[in-house]
Order: sequence, then C-alpha cells, then structure tokens
Amino acid sequence: MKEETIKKFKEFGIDPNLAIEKLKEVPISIQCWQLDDIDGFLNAETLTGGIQSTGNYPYKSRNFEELTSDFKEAIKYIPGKKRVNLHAIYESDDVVDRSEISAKNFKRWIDFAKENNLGIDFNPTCFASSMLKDSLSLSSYDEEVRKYWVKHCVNSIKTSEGIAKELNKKVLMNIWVPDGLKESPSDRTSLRKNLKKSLDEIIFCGYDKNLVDISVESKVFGIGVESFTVGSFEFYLNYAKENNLVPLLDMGHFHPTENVSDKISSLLLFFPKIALHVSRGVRWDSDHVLKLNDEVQEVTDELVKNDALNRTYLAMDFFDGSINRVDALIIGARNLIKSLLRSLLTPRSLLSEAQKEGDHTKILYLQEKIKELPWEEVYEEYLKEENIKNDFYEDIKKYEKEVMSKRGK
Ligand code: RNT
Ligand code: ZN
Repeated sequence: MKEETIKKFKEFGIDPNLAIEKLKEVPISIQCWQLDDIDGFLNAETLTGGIQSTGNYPYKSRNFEELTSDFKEAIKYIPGKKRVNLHAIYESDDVVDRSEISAKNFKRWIDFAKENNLGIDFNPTCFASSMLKDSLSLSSYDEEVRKYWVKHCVNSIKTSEGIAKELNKKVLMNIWVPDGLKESPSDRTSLRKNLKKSLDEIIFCGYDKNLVDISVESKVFGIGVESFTVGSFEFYLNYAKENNLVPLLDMGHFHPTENVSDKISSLLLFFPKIALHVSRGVRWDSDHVLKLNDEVQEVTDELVKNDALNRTYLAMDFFDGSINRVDALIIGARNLIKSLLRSLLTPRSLLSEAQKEGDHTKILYLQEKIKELPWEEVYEEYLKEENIKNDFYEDIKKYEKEVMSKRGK
C-alpha cells in the first residue's frame, strides 16, 4: 500500500493494514441457491413457500457438477474466508426423501468443501414440497404433515452435526419456514402454538452445541401469504431467547421502513450470537443482489462498532435469475466485503467521543469527511494480498461462453 494512503488513514487514528488483517478473518456464507434459482437437485417440485426467483437468464446450473463448477468460478473472485450455504434440496449422494437425510447424502459437498477450504452452513428445506399443506409446514394442523417436517428438521440437525464433524468446523443450521396465510387468520394463536410445539420437539432431540448452532429466521410476509406469517420476529426472538438459539434477521424480512441495522445493538445486548441474511429489499420484495448501499453500510458499521464480527454469522441471501448468476454472487459478496472494509476503516473512537461530548456537528462532519478517504486503495491491496484480480466481468463472460453456454438453455 502506498505510504500516502496509510498516512491519510493514520491522521484519523486508523491503521489500514490492521483493517485488512481483521477483514481476512471474517467468514462469509455464500448461498448456493443463487446459482440455480433455488431449484435444488431433487428436480421434483416447483418453488413454493412465498419466495420466487424471477428472470430467465440462460445457463443456470442443473446438477452438482455444474453448480460446484459455477461456485468455484465465483469464489475465485471473492477474497477472505468462505462458507457454502446449503439447503437440504441440494442432497448430492444416494438421494433419499428429504425427511430421511443424513450427512452421507452430502458426501460430495463435504469433499468439495474440504478441497476448497470452505465451511458449510445448512438449512432444512421446508418449502417446494407437496408435503406443505395449505402453505403450512411445522405449524400445520395435520399431524402427518407436521410430523414430517419435524422429522426433516431433526434429521437436518443430525446432518449438520455430521458435516461439522467431517469438516472439523461448526455448522450454522437455520430454520426458516414459509408458513402463513393469504388473508388475516381467525386464529393466530393456534398456528403459533403448533410452530412452538414443533420447534420444541425438534430441539428436544438434543444436539451438540460444539458442532452446531441453530438459528431461527423470521419474516413479515411472503408472496401468497401476505396477511400473516406464523414465524414473526416477536415469535422467534422470544423462542430463541428462551431456548438459547441464535436469532437470524434477514434484511429483506421487515417492513420497508424498518432497519435491521437499528436492531443489532439491542440483540447483541441479550444474545451471545446473532445471524444475518444480508439481502436487499426492493419495495415488497426481498432478495435482490447486494449493492454497496447505506443500509448494508449501517449494518456492517453496527457489527464493527460493537466489536461483534466474531459473534455474528454473516450469510448472504439473494437470488436473481435475470443476470449471470455467477456475476450476481461475486458482485453481492464483494459489496458486503467492501462494506465491512469501510466499517473497519472508520474512526470509531473519534465518533463515539464526539457523541459523548454532545458534539453532533463534529459527528456529521466526520461521517462525511471520512468518505474522502481512499478506501478503494485499501480494497485493492486486500485483493492483491489474497491473489485475487479486481476485474472479473470479462473473465465471467469467457466462462459463460466456454462453460455455461454448453448447457443449452
Ligand atoms: C426466505 C428466506 C430464506 C430463503 C432461503 C432459500 O424468505 O429468506 O432464507 O431465502 O432459505
Ligand atoms: Zn433469508
């Protein structure tokens, strides 16, 4: 890095090299489902559960080989520690019904993770299934349906434990269910009681906390289930607190004027660990590719200010089928990384001192002044240290032509 650059940051008491060292240690969980519009490998059922990947950009991956090829291509351009975020529908070996899964059915993924020095995170897939009844899974009134999903989640925990043992790395297993209703329910409580009972049954089976952390993800509404979501924020926040689980906040799962960044400091006061799905909501829709925008910046700022990077599971969650899906992953991941870097390059103590002194003019002055600092040069240095090229657009074009386009449509 140029002396000049270092000097500019030092004037504000920041060491850019230290920022790079810290950034290198922050793992980012990369969602495999961006690469195939959440089709999974069971190629059985269409995507349901109030989520949709729109757009028909060609050449999406159709199987394990294609998906891992695209994943590898994407991570060539993503610096730092990485994890692959899997869903149960990406079962790769000796495929069984998803309620029966174990780590054996993810053998090739485990090998893939070992070869590429990746961690794995796991998700039971409680959607895209004919076993959903009236858009309900774990909260269903139908005991056969409810028990099916309980079993799927229990076996997802066992699968996660198996994966963690194999990799010698902890797995975050995240439960999100699509359960909800299109119109306002006459009885909210019974559905929430069903969900609570199912979760109790799932965690009652026990799990090794050294191997797995379990998170629960809330949502405000989904497509087709606009009026009521069983697993609301209050529901899961309380459930997580009572049962030592990790609350997971998806940035696209709140009312558009509600900011996840504002919730982080409160959660960190009460939970040892939190989890985030870093995503971008647009109007009613969540899950757009991350941009380097103010809200992502505010979220990473909160994590850095609270010295909570090592207490936070950072996963991306978006799926865009209208652009090259490999580019989408790289662009999103890089924006999260840039945001983290900018947060690490912010003079926290100067800002918090100014607040304590009540000098709000200084806060605004500093907040805007530091935007003049050459963070891009620190970013380029980081890429250089990680042996990663900055430009990737032409390379992915070439990959699209030489590899992806051979898939036909
Ligand atoms: C859906 C949730 C959930 C999913 C993935 C596929 O609204 O955000 O995280 O996106 O599990
Ligand atoms: Zn999510």
